[in-house]
Amino acid sequence: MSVSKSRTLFARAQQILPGGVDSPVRAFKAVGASPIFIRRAAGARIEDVDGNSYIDYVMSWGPLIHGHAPRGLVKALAAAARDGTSFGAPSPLEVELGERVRELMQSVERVRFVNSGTEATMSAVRLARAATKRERIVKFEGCYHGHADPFLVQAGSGALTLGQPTSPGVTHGAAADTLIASYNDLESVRRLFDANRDHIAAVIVEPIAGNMGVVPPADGFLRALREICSSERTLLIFDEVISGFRVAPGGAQQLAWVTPDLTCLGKIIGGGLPVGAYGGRANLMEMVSPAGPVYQAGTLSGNPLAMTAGLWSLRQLKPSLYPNLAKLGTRLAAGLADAAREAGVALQVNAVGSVLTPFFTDRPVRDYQSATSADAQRYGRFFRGMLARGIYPPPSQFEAWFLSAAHTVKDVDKTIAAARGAMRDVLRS
Ligand code: HOZ
Repeated sequence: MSVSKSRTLFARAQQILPGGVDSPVRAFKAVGASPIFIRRAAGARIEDVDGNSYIDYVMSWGPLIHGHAPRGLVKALAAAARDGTSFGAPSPLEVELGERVRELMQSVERVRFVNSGTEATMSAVRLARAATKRERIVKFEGCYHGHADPFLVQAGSGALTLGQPTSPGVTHGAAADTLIASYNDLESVRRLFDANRDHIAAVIVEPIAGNMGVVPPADGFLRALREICSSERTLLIFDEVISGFRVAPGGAQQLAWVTPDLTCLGKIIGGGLPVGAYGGRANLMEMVSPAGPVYQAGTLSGNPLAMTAGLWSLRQLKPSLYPNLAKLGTRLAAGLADAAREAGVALQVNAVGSVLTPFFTDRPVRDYQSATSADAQRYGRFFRGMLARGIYPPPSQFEAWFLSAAHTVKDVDKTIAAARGAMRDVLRS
């Protein structure tokens, strides 16, 4: 398989884009490879500029629950574009998408659309600080809430992958207001409240962690966070950028039966176009400008193309989608585990419905410490073996694999067959 055109493009890209990419994990640095450049995608497959085709498990990092370029979406977008690509004024599409979000996620009584998950989380925290008149926030080690300063402290995703969980450039002031707890460890949360009574504006959490690899919440963890926050008059913010509409139509909060005060959304809500959103209780959201004094704005917020893609994507979330995706997820998780066992490779697969992560470790993965005990070198060898066999997994041990409605049992079985070979590669140093 030749990747010469990708190599040439990467060399050129490095002369204009820092590291040759616009988002760090894409550079394949953590897996000891050179990135492939994508020419087109359809369904569950992507094709690189050299003409190689891959079964895709990155799926744009989560938005594409219906697969790449579904025909209905492309048609809807073309029609919307003919009517204008940006108005800088309200359009009916924002109202429709907002109402659809509220139908699916009842805790979101009011919603504000933004352009990315990062904007959603930073705006939600500003609102929480304004509402509580407190400044500190609690986040969890290994959780990632986008790249705004207060969150780049012990962060997951690219920050973790590239060994910089706390970024230079984040001021001491920004970092000092971010208190770090351990995921699935309620005692660590209680200790922070004991030491910072009446100072904590919000606890922000990925209700299913997806940015240190997939780490599900332990039984009762989210409910206990809800209770602590209620009794401390602190707001509970669920970052459902990954889990929203992904693990259930109403997200992880629907599965856990826990109602957060605020929810941050992204990815599926934009159907592959840049959309983020934050929303929650009406009395809180009514503090957002122009209804209230908490300022937040955006030239392209509520963009008609992005809203069209989001509406199309949310309308396709049929009840049968979730059991079907979960079946594929279970099959893939079991197949990867079997392939590892046959090869004598230690592997733990964490899966929730259509998201999963195979961790190269023999310890159960339930928090940042156990996630980072996984052998990233082994993952790198496995990744390269998969890529060479026509499968495109996330280029990092600490990211989630995403399935979509376009993946078939045949695709999954082909992936498992490739994994048998790639697991053998893992043992070759
Ligand atoms: N931080 C994203 C994954 N959790 C990666 C974004 C990208 O590279 O597109």
